[in-house]
Amino acid sequence: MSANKDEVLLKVNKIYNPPERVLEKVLITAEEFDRMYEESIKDPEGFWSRLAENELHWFKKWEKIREWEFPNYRWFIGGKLNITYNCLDRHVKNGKRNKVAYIYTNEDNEEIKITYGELLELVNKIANGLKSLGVEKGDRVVIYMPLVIEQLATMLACARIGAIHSVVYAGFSANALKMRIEDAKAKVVVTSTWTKRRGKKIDLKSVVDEAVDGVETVESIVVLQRDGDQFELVEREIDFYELIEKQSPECEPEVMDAEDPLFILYTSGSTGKPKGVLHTVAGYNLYTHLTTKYIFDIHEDDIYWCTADPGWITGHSYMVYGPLSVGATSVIAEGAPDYPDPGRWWSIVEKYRVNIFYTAPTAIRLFMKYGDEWPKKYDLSSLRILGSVGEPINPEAWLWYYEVIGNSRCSIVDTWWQTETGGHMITTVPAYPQKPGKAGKPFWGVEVDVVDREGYPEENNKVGYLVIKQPWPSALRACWGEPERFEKYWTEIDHYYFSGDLATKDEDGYIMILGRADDVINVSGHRIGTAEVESALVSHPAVAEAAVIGKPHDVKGESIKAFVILKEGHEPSETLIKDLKLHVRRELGSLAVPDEIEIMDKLPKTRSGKIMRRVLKARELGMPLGDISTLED
Ligand code: 6R9
Repeated sequence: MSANKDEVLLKVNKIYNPPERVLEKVLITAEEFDRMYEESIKDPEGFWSRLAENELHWFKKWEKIREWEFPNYRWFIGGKLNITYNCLDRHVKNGKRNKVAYIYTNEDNEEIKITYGELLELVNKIANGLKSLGVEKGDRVVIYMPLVIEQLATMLACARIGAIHSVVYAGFSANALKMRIEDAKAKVVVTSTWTKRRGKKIDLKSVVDEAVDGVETVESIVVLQRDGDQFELVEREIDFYELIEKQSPECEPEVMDAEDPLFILYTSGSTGKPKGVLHTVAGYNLYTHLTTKYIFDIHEDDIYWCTADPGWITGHSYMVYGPLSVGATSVIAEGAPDYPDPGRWWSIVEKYRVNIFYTAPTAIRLFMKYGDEWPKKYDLSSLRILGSVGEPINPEAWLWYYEVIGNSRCSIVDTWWQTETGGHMITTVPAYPQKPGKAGKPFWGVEVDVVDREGYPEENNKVGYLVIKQPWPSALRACWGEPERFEKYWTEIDHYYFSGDLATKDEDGYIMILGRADDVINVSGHRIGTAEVESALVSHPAVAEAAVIGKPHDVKGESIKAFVILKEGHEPSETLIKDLKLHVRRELGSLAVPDEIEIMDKLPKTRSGKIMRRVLKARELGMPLGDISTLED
């Protein structure tokens, strides 16, 4: 047993050089990447001008690259473009009309392929359909749909006409959806009747019914009915295909200003309700285009598969905008990763000869548990680049991914980034040496550091806060309706972007991410605010107070544990605990349901009345309690 452990230690402390077969064809060598990084920092004007000119189509060129009036910044000022022109029209015009954009598959092994030409027409029809419902530039459209081609096309249709989309993950509850619809004052909601997971149909339509009830800003609800459905549509509702059938397949792209909003995506913070992170057109388009191209090293005939969902930022940047902007062919798969059996994902890799595969550590750990025999049943030799995102990848999982999935002949790119950053911030490009568990180095234009609370750099290998020293093109521009929350990103550690993550930097400049420094829990790569779960719990009639912590979990990364104090007259019982879990599911969705709930008589608090979650966590993990001088008693 211990010999085995030593072996693993030796392996994880090794540096993995990129395999020859990767190096042979990389779009960018390590040297060239470094040279461009230097240039991006020394001469940002020249650097970004050249790339923006070479990589994107503009209706009108920008006048100035960047303006930074603390805390606000703008990029490509005066430039005009439309992201869907870059994602669709230009490929269709350049001989790629018949290239496949998406290959859709699901648990029943059904397959739908859509080419760039067909996707452009579908997007235009939806865009015209939305226009016919009165949607105009700047209006908000909420999308609550399963992972189907129509979902991605609806996002693009919004971008086509300048409407701001807000995609809500179809696992969120009616309350969570309602909050997002109300906060954005959405005019239209686009949804579908159901999704299928583990062979079971999950009803989405009734969630929407509940969410839109009484919300007056919503003028129309567009419903994608899936095979066999015959819903009786009531007031405000219209069938998706009935709406678009009669529309023209042509729709001029709206001429968008570089800084016009593209989308809002809600994400959890350490306090209060989720914040609506806003991204704008040009900087986001260019940055996601470049990172997709060079970090995934996508070549013309490659098949690329990102296993995320467009309900998260990874789906926005690396299933929709990035891959389409570079003209790639992507696989998308609706349903669970391990259903009907744990071989499902690997069978998809084999069937479509996937070359580039992008997933989360939680999935890797899940498959590690199922055992090597599942991936070994399939031919995975097409794989060349393996990506990881969403949470720190532990070296053991890294190694398994490298050896068992990659057969020691792929490069791993461990991409650190956030909803707020829009695109990859820290990683290695495929030509770079890789270190298990260490994400790597910053991408072009990104200056990172590991600092203390005052912003002074920490020594090598010492834990500190991960900051970014200046704005980059795809940085968030606002928190929807909450300027103070936006400002906080740049004021928490003076004039630096504060990521909320803890990290170390080694002597080669490789960054290792250790996890969140704030009260955000990362469950299976999804951000959940302790404050959200606590407020869901206290909205239950039996609960007086609640405190929530994250606990290490071998598959999910972290799991949620809640401590609650009951109101007078309520007794602890199994039934009550079950009911509390159900309540959180109803309030927030299944992702936020605590694995454990412990009933307490008292919670550790500071004298000023703040719950000390740190003390609860230390007690839970059997660790020293640390400084408890402010503890009430
Ligand atoms: C893209 C995405 C962001 C938080 C981030 C960090 C964690 C993401 C990571 C990673 C270590 C990586 N995170 N990628 N931690 N290594 N490669 O996940 O965005 O949902 O906003 O989450 O996820 O803690 O702060 P988002």
